Amino acid sequence: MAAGIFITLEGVEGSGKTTQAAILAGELRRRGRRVTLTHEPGGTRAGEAIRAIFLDPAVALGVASELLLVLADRAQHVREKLRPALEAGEIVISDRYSDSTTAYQGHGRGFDLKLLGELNQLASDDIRPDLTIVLDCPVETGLLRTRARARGDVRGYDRFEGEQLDFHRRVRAGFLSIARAEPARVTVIDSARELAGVSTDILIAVERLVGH
Ligand code: Z5A
Repeated sequence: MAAGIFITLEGVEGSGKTTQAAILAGELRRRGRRVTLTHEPGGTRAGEAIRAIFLDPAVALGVASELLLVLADRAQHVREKLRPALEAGEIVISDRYSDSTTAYQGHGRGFDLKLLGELNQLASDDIRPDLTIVLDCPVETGLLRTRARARGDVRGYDRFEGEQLDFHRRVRAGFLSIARAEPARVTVIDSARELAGVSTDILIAVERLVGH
């Protein structure tokens, strides 16, 4: 693997990942870095088709089906986008990656964490983040933000937005437990505050890895 750097943003719904990933990518590009900004589920043509099924609350999915769909999305994303960009020496920023699977399908849905770890490894083909930022906020804060956005959206809630608070709390606890287990890779940043302060803290964490 060549000299690319892989950064992932993780966290509960509405924690600000998409907003902050775009700000970070913009800042790094302004500094002359080559950046690929991508997301999961999605990020490839196959991935966008998988995402449509994955998020549609009208499509019934068991836990294993949900897991295998998101892993299929990841396998394609790694092969088509992440590995080539990293091999080309770029900074790759992904809005969600394998920790989301551990948090949502493992801690949230209760899928066996050991087996899930092995499947995650298979799908990610040994592409691991150099740095993961977990944007942490109370689930109520995140859901208020996304539900305010959903009110203006004719599509309504997706599969996860409609879940009970307890589910989202298990997911949040899942991200925090990943961070405790891997402190060298994972940095937790409080995102229940104004945007600019969160962006500054993310940039400080990224500069430690990529320089100024
Ligand atoms: N999922 C899974 O189950 N397993 C997996 O392996 C993977 C994913 C990879 C993806 O849906 C769903 O897939 C996700 C987990 C599951 N569902 N959930 N929950 P998505 O991509 O559509 O949703 P998301 O990833 O959760 O994104 P989001 O809802 O858009 O949240 P976000 O990216 O963290 O937040 P945002 O879009 O940046 O901000 C949301 C709103 O809050 C927006 O109006 C912002 O302007 C506002 N915002 C952001 N930051 C702030 C601050 N600091 N203050 C005030 N307002 C703010």
